[in-house]
Amino acid sequence: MKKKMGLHEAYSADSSQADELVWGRRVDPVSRRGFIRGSGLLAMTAAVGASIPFAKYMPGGLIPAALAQTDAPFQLQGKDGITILNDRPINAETPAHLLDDDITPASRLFVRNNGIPPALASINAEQWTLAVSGESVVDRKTYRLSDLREKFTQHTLQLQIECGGNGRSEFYPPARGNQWTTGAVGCPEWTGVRLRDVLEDCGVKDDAVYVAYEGADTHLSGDPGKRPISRGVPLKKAMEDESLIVWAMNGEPLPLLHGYPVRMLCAGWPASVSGKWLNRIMIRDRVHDGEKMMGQSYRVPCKPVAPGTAVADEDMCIIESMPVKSLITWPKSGLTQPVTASLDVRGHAWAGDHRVRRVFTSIDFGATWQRAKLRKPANRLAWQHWSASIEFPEAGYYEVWARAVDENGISQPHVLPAWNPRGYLNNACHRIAVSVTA
Ligand SMILES: Nc1nc2c(c(=O)[nH]1)N[C@H]1C(S)=C(S)[C@@H](COP(=O)(O)O)O[C@H]1N2
Ligand SMILES: [Mo]
Repeated sequence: MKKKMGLHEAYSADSSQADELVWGRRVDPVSRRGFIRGSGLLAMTAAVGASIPFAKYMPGGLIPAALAQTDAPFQLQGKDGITILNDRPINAETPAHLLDDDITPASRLFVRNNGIPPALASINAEQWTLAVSGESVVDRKTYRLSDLREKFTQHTLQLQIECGGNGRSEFYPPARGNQWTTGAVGCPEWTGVRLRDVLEDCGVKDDAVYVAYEGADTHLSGDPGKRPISRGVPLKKAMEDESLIVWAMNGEPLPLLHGYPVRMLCAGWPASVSGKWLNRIMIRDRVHDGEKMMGQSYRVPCKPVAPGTAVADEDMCIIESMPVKSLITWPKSGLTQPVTASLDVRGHAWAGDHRVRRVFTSIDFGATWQRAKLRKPANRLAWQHWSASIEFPEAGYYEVWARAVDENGISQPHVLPAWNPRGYLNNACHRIAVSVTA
């Protein structure tokens, strides 16, 4: 009992994370790696109920065995079956078979936070303001949510977002950061107004280069002068028909974790350009230099390098459109199947700014490929659904692989693509295991 008290006290130091209504129930808060890393020795000794004489030798992030053994799962409010990778900041991905819906429900959309979201209690959606500023704005303006709704034409689009680091876990040498497997992607339906309409309402000067965001989340350090992330897109991408400022997802107000009450949405690029809890847009006269724009963040070597190479910042280029990729969302990997029956498989495919032209499946480790049925996207920058019916020649172990090719003829690679220091852009073929019985 005493242990638990200590923990809850430690948590309440961080009030937004203590808010059970927002974050869901911390069934066993002590077993979370992020808590321990974020809280330091004091909270940890409180958690185990004793001092830790050899604390200086404890590996960072180690979950004390005394706590690790009581591991009821950590849950996130409104999420269903998703895998938590970190809880400070919250990062969670969706297993492939739970991404089967054509339109990703809120309960199955991955979460990628770089800092601490604003507390729900601190947000009054109707009073929320979005300011437009920057060197290249003609008239600085501030909008309330009601202004956005009333002043501009509303659009509803299905738009795909994928974290730039999706697939990072497969790179070797490993890259630091969240070890995403395949689940940092989703394609909900979003409602809002065009970013372009708002930018044009303020006026865009001829020297405008980039459109950047700031959000209301706070830095993990607690330093109010630091932003957890502030990224953006070149003006051309910002002015596209599908670049939106949204307040609804799948017909409901944005969930807090996905940016309530307003976020930016520029699909097909690393989702880090789609700012959540959006309270400022800046029309910049230069490439935006906010947090996580510079150095090695969301950048890859401008020229390919051998795995493990250290690359100087000036040789790293900003990631723009994401590469072609697909997922097998049904069936779940590891099924057993009689040789007499065919197997229906299906999934989604997407290709950054581009259309997917074809999807193929293989049951012989990529030696031969069969063309799958591929549907058109609901609209530009939505993922596309594919399906195939597969026959197996005899009993044994098989893998079903899926491979998409974009409209420019560029294919997913069978194996890991170019290694890069931060482990971005892994678009290798997805595969599932199938055991076929006689
Ligand atoms: N304000 C703010 N916006 C943000 C982030 C953030 O931490 N803070 N994370 C970015 C990153 S890296 C990703 S991948 C997406 C994740 O969006 P989601 O959590 O709604 O899936 O939001 C982006 N927008
Ligand atoms: Mo991301």
